[in-house]
Amino acid sequence: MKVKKLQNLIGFALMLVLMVSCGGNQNGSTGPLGGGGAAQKAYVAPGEYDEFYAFLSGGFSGQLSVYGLPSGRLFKVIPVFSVDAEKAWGFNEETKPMLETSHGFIPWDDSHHPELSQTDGVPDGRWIFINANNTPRIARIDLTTFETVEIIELPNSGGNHSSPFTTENTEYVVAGTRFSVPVPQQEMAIEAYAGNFKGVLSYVKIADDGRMDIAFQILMPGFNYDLAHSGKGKSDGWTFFTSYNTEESNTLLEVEASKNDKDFIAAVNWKVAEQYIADGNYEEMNSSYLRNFYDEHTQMASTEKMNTVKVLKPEDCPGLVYFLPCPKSPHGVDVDPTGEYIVGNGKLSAELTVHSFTKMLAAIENEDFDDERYGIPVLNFDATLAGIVKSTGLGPLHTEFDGDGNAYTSFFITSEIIKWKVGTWEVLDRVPCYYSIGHLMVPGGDSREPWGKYLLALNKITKDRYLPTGPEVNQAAQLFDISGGKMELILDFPTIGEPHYAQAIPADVLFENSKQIYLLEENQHPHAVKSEEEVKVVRDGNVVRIYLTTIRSHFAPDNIEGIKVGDEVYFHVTNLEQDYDVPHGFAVMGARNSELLIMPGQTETLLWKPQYPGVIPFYCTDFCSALHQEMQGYIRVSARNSNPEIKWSVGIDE
Ligand code: RUQ
Ligand code: CUA
Repeated sequence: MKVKKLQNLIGFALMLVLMVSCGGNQNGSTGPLGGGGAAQKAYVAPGEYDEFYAFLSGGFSGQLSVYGLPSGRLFKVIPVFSVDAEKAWGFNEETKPMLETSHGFIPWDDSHHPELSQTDGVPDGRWIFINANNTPRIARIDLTTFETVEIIELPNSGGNHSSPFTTENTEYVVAGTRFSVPVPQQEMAIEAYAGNFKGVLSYVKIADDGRMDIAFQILMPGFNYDLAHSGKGKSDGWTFFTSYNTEESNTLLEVEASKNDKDFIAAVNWKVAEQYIADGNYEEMNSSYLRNFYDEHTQMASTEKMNTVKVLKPEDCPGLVYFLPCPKSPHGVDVDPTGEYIVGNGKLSAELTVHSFTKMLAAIENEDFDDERYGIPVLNFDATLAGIVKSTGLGPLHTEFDGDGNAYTSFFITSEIIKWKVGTWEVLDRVPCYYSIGHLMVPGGDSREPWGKYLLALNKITKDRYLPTGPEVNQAAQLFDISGGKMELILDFPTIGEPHYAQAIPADVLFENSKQIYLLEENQHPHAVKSEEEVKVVRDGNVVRIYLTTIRSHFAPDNIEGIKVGDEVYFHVTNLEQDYDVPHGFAVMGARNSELLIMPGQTETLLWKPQYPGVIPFYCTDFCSALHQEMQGYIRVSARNSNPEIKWSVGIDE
């Protein structure tokens, strides 16, 4: 009866949507409330799937969130660089090593730019990479499990911002430092910056199985390396990094780093770099950094300490790096799908400067150099210029492309997106953003074959868009339909943290490969138990290991005795379920870390130190069945100096 009524209601709502959309608003959304036509374009009916997965960085949340497009529905928050009590990320014994660095355990970071792995310049759905800006690292997320499986630290970097942009076949992801620092690190007067601080560009090799390794670093002048993109097609083999503060100032950068009329895009030929490395023309530098890897079979993360990196110095490596002059303090650098055009977005100018790759090669060939900085040739500006987009927008930041020869550039200061034609540089359309757009994203928009169709604006300021929630308001994303030539706003949705960049991929690329359970027979966790017969409690000095299992709706064992104050108790919990979407949780009173959330076939471990004698309950936190509330147990804790017998049980012996 009730179900029927609900269906009728949905039907009625649908009719209303259709009626409104067929109504007068032919141009779709115009006003801040949007029109019916627009609503229909973002509408994904209950039970239907979205067309795209979108991955939005969390910025200062350190995480990565997964949304559906065009609905804007949130599917998952993937913990990456910040501890997450919901999923025990950084709290359970299995994942603690993932957040280890050479500075110690770091529970937070600022992650900006997700980047999908590519094959032939097209996102392939194997992995997504993301940078940590503050304590320089790159993470790799496996897109079968949507879990972080590897984090590598970047030595000699002062802030990993221009990262982790991939090469056309995911040979490398790059990592340029935002802040230059003394390399190797050493104490020095801050005012000795110019000439003494260096900026490293790291090339992280990606193996066929995804494992990351620093192949080499390039020791660049002490500028700030802001963003990057690799070449594609004809420009495959090159990476382009924007830089600012080519003045090499160490104070009041808003003034001091805005003096030069032009800064640079550094064009790095990584194939030439590979040759220098192969020929042994590099310096091996002592630099320690950690590599953390989560093994899906043992379900444990481990940390490996590395001690050296191979370093290339541009002044000793002709042909490795060239500087393309670019108007004042550029931010994003974006390469069009053909690989011919390199767009530099001078954030303090109104114009977009587009360089030609073909002209760049000719200028290099003709040695058409204007200058040299620290042994790096500065190419003649006019010799490499393809064209200028005279947009009249202010503060261009980032550019994405559709599959039809158009580009879309975000303008922070004038808070708008401008669509322009690649090759003719004419402005085709412009729309306002609410408010102050940073990055923008078209599905596949930085690849060789953009899927187009939608454009997502990632805005910095929300102001009056949503119901107020005190001084802190969420950042706002805005979705545009770009299939009709004009950009049409179809949806606003709030985001988590501060998304900078995002990526999207058609749902069917990932859908089939998404893992549903971990096979119990493949679980090689050293403390897994595969059945209730195997459960046990083992004391070794003051370390007690409790091997537990979960299945709807009980723990085995659920009565445990023989624990003492002062013990270090490890709960090794294996979820015996082999059905999709049946995790169990585990929480114990007084635990100073978090809950566990254990997927079917998985084992996770919680450390607990009982503080006083008593009987302490534990329970399942994830509503797993009608009798979820009955899923609980007790631990008897005896006094420190007592000698209790270890006992465990489940159920009553007849
Ligand atoms: S950066 S918009 Cu990392 Cu452009 Cu933020
Ligand atoms: Cu298991 Cu609730």
